[in-house]
Amino acid sequence: MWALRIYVTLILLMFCYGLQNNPDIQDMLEKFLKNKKISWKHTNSSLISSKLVNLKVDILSSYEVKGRIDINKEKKSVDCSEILRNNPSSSNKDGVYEIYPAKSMKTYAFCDMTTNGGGWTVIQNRMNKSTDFYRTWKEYKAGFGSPSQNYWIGNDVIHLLTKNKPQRLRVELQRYSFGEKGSGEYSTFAVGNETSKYRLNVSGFKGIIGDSLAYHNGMKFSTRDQDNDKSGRSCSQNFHGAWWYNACHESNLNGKYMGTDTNDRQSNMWYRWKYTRESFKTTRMMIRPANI
Ligand SMILES: [Ca+2]
Repeated sequence: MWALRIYVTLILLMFCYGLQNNPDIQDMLEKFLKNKKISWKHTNSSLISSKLVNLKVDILSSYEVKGRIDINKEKKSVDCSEILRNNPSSSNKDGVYEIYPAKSMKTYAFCDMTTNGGGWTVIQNRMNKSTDFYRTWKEYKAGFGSPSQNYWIGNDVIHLLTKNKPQRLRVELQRYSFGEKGSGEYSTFAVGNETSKYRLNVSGFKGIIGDSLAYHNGMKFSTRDQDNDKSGRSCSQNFHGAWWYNACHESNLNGKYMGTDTNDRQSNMWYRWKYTRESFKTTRMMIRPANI
């Protein structure tokens, strides 16, 4: 009986607040009334008004909580393409953003929000000599450097970002000579988990820089302290980098940053553009979902 009276009063209150047309509120109220039925039996007439006030506050604050969850969802974007989708005002705003490659994993990435519509998550960037790329398995697994400068986002992150949605890879290079720029894209790019040794799956190349990853397709990742290549020696140690070496390489973007266009197989080179071993002034690898 009390429950019925409170229910009727609540409906009246909802009319007062203009919420009567909201089926969500209606549904929520009905569920609430069902759940709370027993405790309501303890109320008496003198307590009804204060209970009602409390109830009203509860209902309104539930709405606030819902709003907050939606905002959090927006903030917790998996990658740069999701940031762009959730927040269109980030269009053309390149920079460092927070991403969540997995629910409990927060990291920072440089997002290219400009090139061909933007939404690119940069996984490798080199622009000067200040960061050493001759590092261990553990360091390549976790990532290193600074997203706004030289960095490797980390093999675990690359795996997480490429394991569910098919991804496209874009490689951008800049030569020392005249600052000449070139790029190429792969329609498929994925990296396996650590158990697979971050095995590379790449195909569908288009662009002017030539396909210097085809030779590395299907290969495991190797670092100076973990030799998973097909050479009798360590490609990583011989060529001063960390890569999906075969026996050994046609590209070595994590090789030595020379500071000049020095021709050397230890350099951060990409053979099939000019068929040289020249070191590049800048290199960038970035990914985004293939369906964009
Ligand atoms: Ca070897």
